[in-house]
Amino acid sequence: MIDKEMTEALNGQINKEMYSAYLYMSMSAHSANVGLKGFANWFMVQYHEEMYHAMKLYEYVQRQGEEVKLEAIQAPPAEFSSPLEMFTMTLTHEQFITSSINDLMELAIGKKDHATQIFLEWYVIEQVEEEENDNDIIAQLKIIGDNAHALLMLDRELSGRAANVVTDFSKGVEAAE
Ligand code: OFO
Repeated sequence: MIDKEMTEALNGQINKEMYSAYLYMSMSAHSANVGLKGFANWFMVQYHEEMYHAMKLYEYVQRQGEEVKLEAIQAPPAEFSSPLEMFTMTLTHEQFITSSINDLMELAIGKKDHATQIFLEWYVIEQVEEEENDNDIIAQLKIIGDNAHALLMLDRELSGRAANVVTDFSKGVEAAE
């Protein structure tokens, strides 16, 4: 059982995760357009991760017997001046998501909603990894500066990232894990 306010807040988080997916899909499209296929791959893998984050919440709300209510997804930006700008925006967005998860956790603690607290712990830890990944790539991009050869080497490295989350949600997230 989760109460109405908690359900609404979790539904709001589904929307934020869907926006995250949309944002990284847009960054993937832009990267492909400018010939950086490794960056395009990295952001498309990130898109899958975000869909997984959204679907975990979707499934949790349903398993608690509550109603999933989807809201409009804001349009993401489509133009980016450089890979560094994309990753700086990504980090800023992830910090916003971290604070949103922290707010959800505070709400669950205030309501003595132990099940939701335990559920949210996964997201708390996940956000540490998300921000760490972005910080690592930002640091590399700063070292690269305007060295095209080094940028293409990083592009090749990022082409090796593979999704290690469930991407087929037809049987539910838990069943597929
Ligand atoms: Fe990028 O962690 Fe979800 O939004």
